[in-house]
Amino acid sequence: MYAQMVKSTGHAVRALEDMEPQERAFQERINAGEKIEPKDWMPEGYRKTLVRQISQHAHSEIVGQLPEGNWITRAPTLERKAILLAKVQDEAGHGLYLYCAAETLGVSRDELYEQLHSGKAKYSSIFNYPTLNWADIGAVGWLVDGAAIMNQVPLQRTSFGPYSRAMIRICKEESFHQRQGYDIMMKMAFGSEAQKRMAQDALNRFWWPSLMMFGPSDKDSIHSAQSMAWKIKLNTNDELRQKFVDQTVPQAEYLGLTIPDENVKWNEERGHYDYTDPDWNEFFEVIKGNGPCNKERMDARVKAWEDGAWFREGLMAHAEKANTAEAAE
Ligand code: BYC
Repeated sequence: MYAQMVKSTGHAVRALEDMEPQERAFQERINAGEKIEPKDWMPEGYRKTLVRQISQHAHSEIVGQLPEGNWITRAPTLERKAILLAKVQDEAGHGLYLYCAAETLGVSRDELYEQLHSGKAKYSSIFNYPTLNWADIGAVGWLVDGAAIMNQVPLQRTSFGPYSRAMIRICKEESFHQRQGYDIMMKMAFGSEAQKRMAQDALNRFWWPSLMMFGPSDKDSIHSAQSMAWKIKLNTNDELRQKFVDQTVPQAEYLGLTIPDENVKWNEERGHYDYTDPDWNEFFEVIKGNGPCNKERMDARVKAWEDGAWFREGLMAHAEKANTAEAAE
């Protein structure tokens, strides 16, 4: 019965009547819109799915600092530099809220980092593309943060309390990020011919990877049906991708830029823009580790972890000393 409420992605979801009483009661709480809290009983699959999705999201936030951090020292003005610095710091904060939310599910941060560094855990495909010039920083804010918000606003209503509360705060900051990106794009697109060319080139390169951020098409999404039944996800990948296209095309028109897809046009009947799907072979290659910057990103993360070892050891030694002193008293 419940499965009929979930848009089919080809992966079956168990009906309420087929569930054991405890699981059925859990599903009924979800169906009634109640939040699940860390100490509540939950099916192991629900816990694992949340750990996977929240940690993938946390990893994306901190790996996402790298392509933008690359431009802090080369921002064109002091004001742009201060804004970018604040944005990149926000991403670290988002990672922190999300790692904390994942930890409430009984997994340690060290385990999660280990999964990232060993390549077991994924992070968003988008961060495996390079930022080649300043216009790319505008495109990242406009398109990448724009896609992130589209995905994250519904997640404020996700069924797991700590995740939902983290998302409320993240979304507030994310909308500032998107606007700073669009502001850079306006400056470039309404600037000199050379600036306009840079803006168009950045759009050309970031358009397709931004569409990929929403995940594979619904028919290939292995987790959507169950995640939607559990209200871990509130929309399918294709629904959110379409919303993103509908929002972004008029923004590109305002900038006088062209979406690099000749099939983009308004479809009166559907009430949406038509568009071409990205190259899914490229997407699957990137998430397998074969994107343009996968190795560079992982090397940078692993180096940061190793360089920070002395600091973590110092903190542990200090905590031990404080504990010993307290015990002696
Ligand atoms: N990249 O069954 P599906 C940000 C994987 S942070 C890599 O549809 P699901 C930002 C997926 O994990 C943006 N992998 O999966 C930060 C699964 O593989 P596994 C991150 C992807 O989970 C800093 C397989 O493909 N946002 O915006 O139901 C600066 C099958 O997919 C991707 C979040 O993480 C991808 N794009 O749906 C600026 C939001 N897509 O795990 C910006 C929370 C799919 O079985 N996450 N895969 O090995 C979600 O909403 C969902 O996890 C997704 C995927 C929509 C991403």
